[in-house]
Amino acid sequence: MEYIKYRFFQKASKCSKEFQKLKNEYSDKVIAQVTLGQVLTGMKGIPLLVTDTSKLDPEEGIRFKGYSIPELQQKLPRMNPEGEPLPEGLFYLMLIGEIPAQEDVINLSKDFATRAHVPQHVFDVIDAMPKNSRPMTQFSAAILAMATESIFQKAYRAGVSKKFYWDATYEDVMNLIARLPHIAAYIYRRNFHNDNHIEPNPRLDWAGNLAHMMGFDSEDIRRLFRLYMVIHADHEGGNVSAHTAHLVGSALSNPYYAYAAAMTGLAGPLHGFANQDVIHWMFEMLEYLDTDSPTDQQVEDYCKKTLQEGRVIPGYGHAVLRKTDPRFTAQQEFANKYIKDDTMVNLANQLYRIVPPILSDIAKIKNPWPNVDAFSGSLLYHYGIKEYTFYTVLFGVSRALGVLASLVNDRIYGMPIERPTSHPLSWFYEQVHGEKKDC
Ligand code: HAX
Repeated sequence: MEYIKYRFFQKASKCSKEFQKLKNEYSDKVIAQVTLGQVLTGMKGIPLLVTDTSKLDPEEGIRFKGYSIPELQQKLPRMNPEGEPLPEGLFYLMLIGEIPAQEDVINLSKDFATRAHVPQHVFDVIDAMPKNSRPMTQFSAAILAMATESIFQKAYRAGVSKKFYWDATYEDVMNLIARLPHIAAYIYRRNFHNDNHIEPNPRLDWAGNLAHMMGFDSEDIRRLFRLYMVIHADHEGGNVSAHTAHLVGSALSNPYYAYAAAMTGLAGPLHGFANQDVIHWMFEMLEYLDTDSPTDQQVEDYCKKTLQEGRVIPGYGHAVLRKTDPRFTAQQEFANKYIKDDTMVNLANQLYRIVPPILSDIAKIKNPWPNVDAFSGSLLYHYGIKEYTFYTVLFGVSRALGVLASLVNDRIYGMPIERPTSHPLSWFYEQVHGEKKDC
């Protein structure tokens, strides 16, 4: 068994025994109560999922295996001392629970490179779609098309024992992650560069290779991509993409199916599509105001106009967070360090001053602060990735690291099929009023 897989097996099989013990011996233990409000507002705050890769604190933000983003920026291996951490290192951390050594990360990069071959039929499926299909549609379809390669599916059909499901899942997960940069870059070059494709460079790291195949070879962009791929990778288990991958995977659907389903969830405006919505809305604003440097008053009036039209201010608010998202802060700090006087970066900073007080005045909004999507588009746009309909694909490539690490965990823990109970609305009415009422 190769080293990383062996380390994962060693660590995770201990946790798997704990999982089984808790399940078998303490199933009756009451751990939470559920209010009607929680059910009717998207199951917020109910501790329903086991996710080991990361944990989200409403006030502090995300921690990956206990490490905050600034800590990861210090501790995870990098290509060079000035650069950002390599996403391979974060994947190792989420999978194995330890900060990897430089050598581990280099080995993981090499392992991804050897697994990166994408079968031709996947590109053919992409090419069969009209160019005006959204990049996320092409991306999700390509992932589904690649399920032909699923080792788990073949092992299952061959009658493999449950005990080894995790092994075949691990192989699928590694292959899938390794191939995503080529698929994403292929869609980008197809849609925005006349099908002028660029071959992978196996000597580059995973994120650097993605930038390379998209046509960007500067160290600046590689640095940004490494940061981007780290901060978007995981946000505990309840967000739509992570929860979807877990739910679909719980039916023993193969990792390609589970991840493709997660991507169709990420494509929604209240989730990953928000990263395109933000930049679209910022451009709408500049066009409406007919200026590249609006005054604070103009920006404030435009935000209020957006709200009066019954729209949300994209990039602001969060289902769990109650403070500025540290993923926003990491990107803002990156911009402060490397970018001087850029229209969209300036506007993102200006919005950060203006939007929270406006949203704070609206009682129903629980979090007036920016989330990860409020800054990411401005950075990508600055470095020349201007085709913002593609931005959610980049988010999706990164999100694979977290949701697929979790899926291997799900398999080694032997997690059962997910099947909560549902009731008609009349049942909930009866719980409150003691009598039924049909709607
Ligand atoms: N602008 C206007 N209204 C907002 C708002 C915003 N930025 N954020 C929340 N609200 C509204 C909600 O639409 C909701 O209104 P209704 O009751 O009329 O439906 C009300 O305030 C209460 O919402 P909440 O409890 O504060 O937040 P939710 O958990 O329901 O929703 C969202 C969280 C992130 C979906 C929400 O804040 C939103 O729509 N934000 C803008 C879109 C966005 O940035 N999405 C990306 C989130 C991060 C992410 O997943 N990235 O991938």
